[in-house]
Amino acid sequence: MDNGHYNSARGSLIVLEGLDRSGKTSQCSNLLSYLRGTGLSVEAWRFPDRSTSIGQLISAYLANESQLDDKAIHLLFSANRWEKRALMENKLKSGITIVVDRYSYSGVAFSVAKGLDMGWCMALEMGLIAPDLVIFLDIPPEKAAERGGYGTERYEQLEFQRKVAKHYHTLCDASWEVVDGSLPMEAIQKQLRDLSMHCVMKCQQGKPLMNLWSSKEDCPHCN
Ligand code: DGP
Repeated sequence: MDNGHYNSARGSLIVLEGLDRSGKTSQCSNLLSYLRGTGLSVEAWRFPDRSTSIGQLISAYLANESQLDDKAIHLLFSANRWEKRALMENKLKSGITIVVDRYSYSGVAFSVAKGLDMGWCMALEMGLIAPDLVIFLDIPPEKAAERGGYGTERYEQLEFQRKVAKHYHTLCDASWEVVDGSLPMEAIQKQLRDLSMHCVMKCQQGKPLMNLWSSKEDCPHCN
């Protein structure tokens, strides 16, 4: 990637991660409104992006309407992120901040919970755009399971989510911001707003765009 050829007023890539029912989706939309209110150009994205033809295959799989080999569905999830990469880069370079509900970390945590190799999963994500901020909404799987609507899609099962939580914690490094997802909504909102504004400022001051796990050294789980 042409690191260095960035717009000095580029947008930020802000990613929210967490278990199913961790509250990410509500927090993303609240953060979007807040950031817009400050006058920034912001968009909300989510992965999987079910609007594309790859996304529709994923959606059918998640609704248990189709069966696919674990590696095949993982490749589709990854392809769904790759098909949006160029657009993402263009938007960021044109000054638009993107708040994303799930990204490559979901890919790795969920697929490794199914038994796939972590290095294999991470390698497929190498070269996507690296987030400027990863916020992990940390919530005990048991608490998430108590929340409304849980259990309608393929992965929304407590035992499985416990494994996903474990793999999120393996992936979580010092660059992540861990926010307690059990706190009251307003307390979470405040933390997300502060973290995001700090990130936006750093990007506006010229922090370069980077690629995710751009070398094997960055990707400790790649063989
Ligand atoms: P959501 O639309 O946020 O409810 O996410 C759909 C589900 O797909 C959710 O259980 C997390 C899971 N998921 C997201 N990305 C990936 C991925 O790359 N691989 C796998 N196996 N699952 C994923």
